[in-house]
Amino acid sequence: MIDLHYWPTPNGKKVTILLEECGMPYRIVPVNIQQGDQFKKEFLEMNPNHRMPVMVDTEPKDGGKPIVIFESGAIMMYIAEKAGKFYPQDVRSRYEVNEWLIWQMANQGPKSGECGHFRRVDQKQHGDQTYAITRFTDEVNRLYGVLNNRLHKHRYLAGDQYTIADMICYPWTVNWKFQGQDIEEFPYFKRWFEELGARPAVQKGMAVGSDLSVDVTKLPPEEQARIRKMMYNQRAIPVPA
Ligand SMILES: N[C@@H](CCC(=O)N[C@@H](CS)C(=O)NCC(=O)O)C(=O)O
Repeated sequence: MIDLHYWPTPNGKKVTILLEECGMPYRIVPVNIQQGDQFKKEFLEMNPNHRMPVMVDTEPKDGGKPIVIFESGAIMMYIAEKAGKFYPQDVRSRYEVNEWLIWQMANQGPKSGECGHFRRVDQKQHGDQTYAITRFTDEVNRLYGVLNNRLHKHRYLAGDQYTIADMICYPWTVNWKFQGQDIEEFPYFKRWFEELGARPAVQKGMAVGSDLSVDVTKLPPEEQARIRKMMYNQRAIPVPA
């Protein structure tokens, strides 16, 4: 069984999309990142980077002890490899998938994350954010251009086949409007976006945990301030005494 330590954010939903596409049974273990579950001792033992998702396979193919994996890209590779689906075997195709998977982890995810972060900052409290917002909105625009150009040449990101490269990118694009983008600027991306959005497994994967998430803006101001401090003022965790 796959246990997915999860909270309903784009980095978690990549994995639930893949699990749904593979039809692989899994259990969700909620990691409430607004309550600080990511800093608990048991969680840090699985992921020293204190971020979800984390996957635990209690029945690995080698029959050995459970396999624990952090970083969503590594989790996607593991699950696809175990299922023998959405991750081609031949070296050329596999490395095309790897390129786009690493592109997502190193570019689209972090830059879109910062774009969303600075767009949400309360400018009355923290001052003018124009520079940061422009910087990351432009960068995200550049990245949609990269997707659009690729999808102009190919049906899917890694070529002719739908793979984990597509699944890993999709959840970060659903908020294109909030990221300050106009989907009409990117017609080839739009074609891909609509095709993936119509897939039942993508819809199911995206909906996982929708009952868990809380609209932070509806919480009392003190609670919002506590969550912001915990999420946005993180510094190094000291080594244990
Ligand atoms: N590169 C990591 C990023 C994971 C990540 O940033 N997770 C966020 C939610 S999307 C998180 O756990 N945040 C907790 C926090 O900021 O304290 C991955 O792809 O697994």
